[in-house]
Amino acid sequence: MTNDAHEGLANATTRDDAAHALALGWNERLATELIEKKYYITSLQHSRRLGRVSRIDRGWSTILTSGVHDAIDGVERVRNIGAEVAVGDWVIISDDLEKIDHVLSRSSALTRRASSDTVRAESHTVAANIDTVLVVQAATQDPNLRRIERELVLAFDSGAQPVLVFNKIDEMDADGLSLMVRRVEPVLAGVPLLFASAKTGAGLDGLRAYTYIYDSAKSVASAPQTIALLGASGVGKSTLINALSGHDGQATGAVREGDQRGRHTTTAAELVRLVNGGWLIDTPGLRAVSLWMSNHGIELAFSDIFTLTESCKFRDCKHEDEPSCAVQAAVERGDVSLERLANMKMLVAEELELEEQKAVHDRAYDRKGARKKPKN
Ligand SMILES: Nc1nc2c(ncn2[C@@H]2O[C@H](COP(=O)(O)OP(=O)(O)OP(=O)(O)O)[C@@H](O)[C@H]2O)c(=O)[nH]1
Ligand SMILES: [Mg+2]
Ligand SMILES: [Zn+2]
Repeated sequence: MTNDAHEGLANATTRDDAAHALALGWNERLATELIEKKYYITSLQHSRRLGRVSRIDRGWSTILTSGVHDAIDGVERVRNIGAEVAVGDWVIISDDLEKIDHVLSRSSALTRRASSDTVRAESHTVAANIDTVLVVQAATQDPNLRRIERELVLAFDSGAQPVLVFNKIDEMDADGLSLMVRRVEPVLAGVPLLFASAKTGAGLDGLRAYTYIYDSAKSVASAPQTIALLGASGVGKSTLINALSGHDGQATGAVREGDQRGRHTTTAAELVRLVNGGWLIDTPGLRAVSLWMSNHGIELAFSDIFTLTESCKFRDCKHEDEPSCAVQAAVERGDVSLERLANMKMLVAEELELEEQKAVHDRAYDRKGARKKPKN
């Protein structure tokens, strides 16, 4: 064999490797981090040591590896002792394939407060490295605007792009649909609004558009995207994932007759592969939407009100009874509902309280002189 042929083979292996990693969502940012942090692993080791967390069960992570030989189907199950991982994370597995050595930094993370009923301020990351968050509602129920606002804040806080989706439109007529649009319009804050039916397949192409970036220069779909689905139990997140992936991998469960509420069928987040590239993350239905630290989520989800505040006379205007308050003027005109303003104030107060609790918690922790970060 000539030298050229040898080189050709070597390149083919790397190309395969790269292709599989890319299919998993590997990108330039991660590659740079790998080099900068000197997490050097050889191309062959790549096959088993570098991967993406697809599921977490009681201290064990399932990791899809970007295998040279096993292609995308390489799967490792390792312990996550000492590692704070979430579904969607990129990780490096230890040499002996027993545990996670490193978690690569996240481009985005859907994080909520873990225990809203206690004084402990702890967070729980539901999904990491996501590009889009589908905030799913069921069209069979009256839209709960206050809950949608909260879910949009959570979605915006992740750093990914939120999209509001009303599923189950097969249960709705055209009049109901246009009424729905009118009702949710005031809370959209620029977020795209989509309608779909996991049952009939209507509107699914609109959702598929978020599963990859279309490279118009080359007229090809490139860069598979990761999409997390968020919403109350029973809205049809898992059914949508099955419909989009064409595979009944996710368990689904009927809603209760009387109030249409779900039964919390999905109990753990899971990364699901789409045939044509792209990844979906199924998440357990949210009982309470408890916010974690803000990443400007409130500003973004209430951008209409935040834009108005710039025209208030006083910089520290509370938008209550101050003179020349642009927000109150908008409420009087009927451009902003009193309920929306009240909800925004409540969310701001909730985050302030959380920040205070967290500060107390962190100080107490510092006093103990512990070096390792608390598990949260
Ligand atoms: N009519 C209709 N029913 C749907 C649609 N999508 C889901 N369903 C039904 O809604 C119920 C709940 O669906 P799931 O997919 O389990 O809901 P989920 O959001 O995953 O719920 P959790 O896992 O509990 O958070 C099931 O009975 C589904 O068959 C739809 O588009 N139309
Ligand atoms: Mg589910
Ligand atoms: Zn004001």
